[in-house]
Amino acid sequence: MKSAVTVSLVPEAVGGPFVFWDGLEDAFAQASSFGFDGIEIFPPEPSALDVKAVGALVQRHDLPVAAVGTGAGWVKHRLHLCHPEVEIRRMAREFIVAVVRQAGALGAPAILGSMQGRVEPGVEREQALEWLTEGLSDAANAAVAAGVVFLYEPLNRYETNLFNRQLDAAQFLAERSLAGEVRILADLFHMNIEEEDLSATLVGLGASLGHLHFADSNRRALGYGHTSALPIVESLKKINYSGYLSAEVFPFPDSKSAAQRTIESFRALTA
Ligand code: LER
Ligand code: MN
Repeated sequence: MKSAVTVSLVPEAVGGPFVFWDGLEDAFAQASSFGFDGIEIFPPEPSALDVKAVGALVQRHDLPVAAVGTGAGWVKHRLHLCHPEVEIRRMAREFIVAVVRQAGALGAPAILGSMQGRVEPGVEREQALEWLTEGLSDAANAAVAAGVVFLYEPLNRYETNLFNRQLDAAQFLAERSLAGEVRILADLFHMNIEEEDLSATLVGLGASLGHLHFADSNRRALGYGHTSALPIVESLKKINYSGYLSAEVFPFPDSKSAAQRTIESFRALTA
């Protein structure tokens, strides 16, 4: 298992669960000095991820990109895959595919979180699931072409009504023949709200688990809340999970302390 830490390049996301906020140079330098294995980037749009410039930082710090979020498509541009307007759905799919290509060029998977959207009033659930499938298929095709996977993240009930639970989402991917190229991103914060048993759920995911957001019950760094992390890590070992535990957490009480607490928890739990 590998550790990762998040950086947001999106001023509109201020107050959100990202550890670093002061640009890529700063985030790479800090992540590397804390000893993280990777960095997860939240860009404002695909073009903000300059593959040459980010690639140079990866080389300089010997720190790979763990994943790239697409959430700014929603937070900044108000696009989502299940929007009733066809043009907005088309722009949402384009935004996601463009992030998949940029991330893929850096050897990293892109994430579908907030941009999945929700079943809006007046839209049938089955119709929204069709639109979600189209978006996932486009992203999966672009990911396969780039030699990476795509990550689908179930969110808690206050953020989506599509899929809130991990195993429901995994079953949906299997039913739509998307399992394999699309893996599940399990966020411990969302799971803490929605799942009965976090450890059993992770065991149930098995090989469909592609990435993990490593957050405590209150979305602070692991160690600042009441999640029992040891059985979770035991479950990850049981399924031979070798991906990232990425700190998508609030910079509480500040970025450095959140990073420090995360890496200490990661080391203690995975030792
Ligand atoms: C994205 O990874 C996520 O977890 C959502 O809650 C948006 O912040
Ligand atoms: Mn998350």
